[in-house]
Amino acid sequence: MQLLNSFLKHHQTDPELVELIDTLMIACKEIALQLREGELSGVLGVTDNTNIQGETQKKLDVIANEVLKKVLLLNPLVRGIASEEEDDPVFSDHMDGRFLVTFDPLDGSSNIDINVSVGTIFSILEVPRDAGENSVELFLQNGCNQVAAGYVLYGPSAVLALTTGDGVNMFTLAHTGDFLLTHEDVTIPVSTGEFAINMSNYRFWEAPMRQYIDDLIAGSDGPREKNYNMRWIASMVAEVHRILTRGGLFTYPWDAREPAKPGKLRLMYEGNPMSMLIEQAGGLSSTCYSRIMEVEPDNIHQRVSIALGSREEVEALIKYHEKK
Ligand code: AHM
Ligand code: MG
Repeated sequence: MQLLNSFLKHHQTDPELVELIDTLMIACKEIALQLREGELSGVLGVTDNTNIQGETQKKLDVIANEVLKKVLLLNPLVRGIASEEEDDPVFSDHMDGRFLVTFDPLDGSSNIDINVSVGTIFSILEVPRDAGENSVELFLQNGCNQVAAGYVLYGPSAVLALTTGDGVNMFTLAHTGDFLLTHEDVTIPVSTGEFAINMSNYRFWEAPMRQYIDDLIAGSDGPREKNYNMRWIASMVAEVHRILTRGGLFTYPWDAREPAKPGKLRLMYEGNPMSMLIEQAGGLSSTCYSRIMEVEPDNIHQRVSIALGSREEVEALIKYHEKK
């Protein structure tokens, strides 16, 4: 089986990008080890802090953030990082660093204490050519500018799903500490009979979303004339991994609980990297109204409504919203 590093080199990936991905994987391996120890190393439970989003930070949110930040900022290729767990971007001492990295250090962290899958999501951007001083504006680029994106799912095995803009490949972490190629050129089935949404928010959704889900639940008796199955892990990494593996639809739409926010999930740490993976694997990713990767960010912690997965199902969902 091929090592991550040799696979990337063999596919003529930019050597500096390969070096940055290797650095990211050093951090993810450390996070995987900490997670494996769980209760034994005293890393479970919450801290007294809340992040900028107003969410209580788990101890492992903070640990994973610190590991990624420390390792990345030492790499001279990295000009700065932005994280779901940091109020503001953090810059390195390397003013000529070529890359910016945004990440959700531990997505799905409400699952940590119950020993269910979580993951690290990352997105890599280049510093704009005309960049001046260090500022948050350097990061405010749309998702089409990503040069690479991926996640590491910490499940029964740790799996990296990666795109450098030339398809999606998966690598499994071996006991030797190497990521080995296990799925080449991942392709999402075009149609699906599986959807994922937090149904408890039903009464807060827009009418087209309610109608779409009603029609899925009506199954073969309804207008879709087909039975659907539902999953909700509350860990986006695990949901996207399922979709990359066997198809499906995942959505976390806008809802009326906090009407001023465009959604719960974040554009720069979740929406854009997952959209790049899904599109590179032949799926679709939308806000329900437009392509996520074309959303122009005006805030590093910007939220976004997300619907992604098997092409035909995302198209069907968009049609309900067009009628509106
Ligand atoms: P997090 O980044 O704080 O972990 O939040 C993101 C997670 C996603 O992984 C998941 O899809 C969603 O939040 C679950 O939310 P809910 O608990 O509202 O179902
Ligand atoms: Mg998250």
